[in-house]
Amino acid sequence: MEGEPDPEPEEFLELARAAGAEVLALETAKRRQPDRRTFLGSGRAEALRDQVKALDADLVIFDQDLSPAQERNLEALVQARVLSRTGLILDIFAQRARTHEGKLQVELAQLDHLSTRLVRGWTHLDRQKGGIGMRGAGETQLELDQRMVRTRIGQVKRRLADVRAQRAQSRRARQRRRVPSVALVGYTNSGKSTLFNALAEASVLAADQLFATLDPTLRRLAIPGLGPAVLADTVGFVRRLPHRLVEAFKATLEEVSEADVLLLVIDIADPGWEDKRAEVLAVLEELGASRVPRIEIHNKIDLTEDREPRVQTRPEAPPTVRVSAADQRGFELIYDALATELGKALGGSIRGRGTLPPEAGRLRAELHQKGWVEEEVFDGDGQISLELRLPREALERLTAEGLRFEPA
Ligand SMILES: Nc1nc2c(ncn2[C@@H]2O[C@H](COP(=O)(O)OP(=O)(O)OP(=O)(O)O)[C@@H](O)[C@H]2O)c(=O)[nH]1
Ligand SMILES: [Mg+2]
Repeated sequence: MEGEPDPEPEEFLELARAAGAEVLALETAKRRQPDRRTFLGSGRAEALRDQVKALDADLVIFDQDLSPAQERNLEALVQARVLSRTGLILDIFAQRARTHEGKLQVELAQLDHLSTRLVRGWTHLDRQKGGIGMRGAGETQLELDQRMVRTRIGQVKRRLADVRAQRAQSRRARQRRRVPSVALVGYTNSGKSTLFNALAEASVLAADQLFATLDPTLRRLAIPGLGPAVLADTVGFVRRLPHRLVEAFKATLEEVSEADVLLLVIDIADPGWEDKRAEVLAVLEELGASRVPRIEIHNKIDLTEDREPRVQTRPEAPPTVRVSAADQRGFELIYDALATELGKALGGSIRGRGTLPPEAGRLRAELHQKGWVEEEVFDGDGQISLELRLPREALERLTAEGLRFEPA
């Protein structure tokens, strides 16, 4: 593997492993200007060829983007497949896509990438070797010519448009019913899916792999004192995400810009967390989501010195909650912060069916007096059922005082 010295080679290695590569060697090279033909200077390129041969390597991955010509020339020289950073990330995405929409998005990004580098002269290489970068669309589409690729791009785009229209429709339905939505965002591996699982008690793949989640996954979440909400898990961000991927994954991230509140998950045990946080904020800006109110979740406190769950608030800054998703600690603090932020973001009232025990006469009187009761039914056993419409912020106190509430 070659490229400009990476400030974080560890992450590059993780990406390569996430794609399924077994890393035999890591090389760094410094060059003011990449060679037009082979990216590396000729001495360096020949050394690479010798090393590939000595290690019997199938694949060379660059932590850089190469031009189609550079890829081709290098492959011819080193007699192994050569993959750029974009190709690598596309491959990981192809392996991780789960939903129909996610797969279509990956295929589109692959076709788009492919369309710039057709006719690569693969014939000199064993197709079976180093399959990374050739999965999904890449595998079958390689032989196709430009025109067929363009036709396929058109088909995929139309299908994507259909899927997105469906999703927009269900989102609108949720909005009509005023179900608030919360999206988990954050750098890859920060613990979003672990938190998602634990919060929603849903089962979504949580694995110590980059991009374990590609597709947005939605779950119903019951927030004490607020009612139901929809929680979305999203694809993890990564430094230097190729721009065309950001474009291709806009739909995945629509849940983010449309959310009422964001939970920005940060791996606080990672010494580089501040840079990664800044990176995520920059992508949010690009997605038009920087104005969505957010709560910052400092996750993995079990790996830090100070293991106490805690909330920190500062004026003019989003609240910060220290938690451990793995140990399920600090969740009440997340719920509290969510109830507060969603209450602020949504204001307004909530409708639903309330139930009161016979002895809750004072509470019943208050509900009537405030004009929150739309309809009332007495059950045989003395229970009182009420159709209610009341301010969200009152709900928490009322449920604490004995009201059972099921939002409509
Ligand atoms: N020690 C510790 N590990 C955690 C915690 N939360 C998550 N992890 C681990 O961190 C790794 C990544 O977790 P995921 O939930 O898959 O991370 P993610 O943000 O969804 O990652 P992507 O989907 O790849 O963006 C897994 O090995 C988790 O077990 C935590 O609170 N403490
Ligand atoms: Mg995940």
